[in-house]
Amino acid sequence: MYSTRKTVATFVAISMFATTAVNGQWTSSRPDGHAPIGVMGDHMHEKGEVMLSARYMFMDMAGSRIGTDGVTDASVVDPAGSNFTITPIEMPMQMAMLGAMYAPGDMLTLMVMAPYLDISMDHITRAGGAFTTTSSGIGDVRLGGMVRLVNFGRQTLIANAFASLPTGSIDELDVLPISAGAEVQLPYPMQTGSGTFDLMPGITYLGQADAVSWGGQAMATIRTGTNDRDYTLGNRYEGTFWGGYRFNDKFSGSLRLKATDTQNIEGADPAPSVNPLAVPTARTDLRGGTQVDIGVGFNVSVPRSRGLRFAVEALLPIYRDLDGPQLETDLTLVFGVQIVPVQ
Ligand SMILES: [Cu+2]
Repeated sequence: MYSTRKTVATFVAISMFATTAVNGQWTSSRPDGHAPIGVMGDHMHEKGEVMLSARYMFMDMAGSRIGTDGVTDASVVDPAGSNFTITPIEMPMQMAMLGAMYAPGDMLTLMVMAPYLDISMDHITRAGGAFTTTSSGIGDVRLGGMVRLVNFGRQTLIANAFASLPTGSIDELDVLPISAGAEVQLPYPMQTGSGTFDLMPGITYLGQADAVSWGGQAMATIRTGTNDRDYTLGNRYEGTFWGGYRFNDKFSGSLRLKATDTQNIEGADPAPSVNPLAVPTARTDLRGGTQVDIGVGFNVSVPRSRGLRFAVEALLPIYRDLDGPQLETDLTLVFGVQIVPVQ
């Protein structure tokens, strides 16, 4: 047993050394040296490097789902159906996110990301009416670091340690049909922040060969405490794997699988306008669910440009199991530009 282990260990050590000697180190300086643009905190920088980034994300949610089955909007407000008097029918969300990365050393890269959200939600009522609520503003700022755990040839393992600060709003108001023209507290999905200090631990694995690359990331969002409106958003767990193909020194394409599990809300917003009997978005037990998406992306690395990059990724769901009725996410689009002005 011991000798078998020793042989295996020796073999692994030799193959790692051989891989390193033949192929060199994992590098971010190729188009697929960055993950698909929808992945955050995937890559590290070399000592002294600064990277600035801007992302634009569009997410469209339309139609509701109970479990794995889609349901009609009319059935949600039908007295014989789910028995709500109001249901959301569509929710387009846009997000702009500015980011900065800085590597004080080769083993550590620091990162900060600041989102701005623009949310809109269309509803229908049992009485046959329709109305829209909107909210916008700064979301929760994320900051933290990535630590290189091991480098084995052209593979690398990174520990992610981020925190999400409660810079977003949990006090977004708008006029509802029942509020007689007054602005009142909006339900949970219309808020731009969690209201809590959230921990985001994760682990990222990256590998490269000459024409292809691959990677995976697992990340959790763990809420701590209760926010000022007496509730805590559910924790979120994400796992993703991707493969990249480098067409040449400028272009790469990627395919990605992403799974997200979101928990329900604990506690509840005491505002009378967040009425769980009226609308599913006010129900703390109808926020959770599991979704699996397929992503197709492209990265462009502009040659002789001090690390100027453009990237796009589209994600489409292949599996959704929601505590519902809950609006389902049909499409996520992410565009990004990244530049390394200091290297
Ligand atoms: Cu970077």
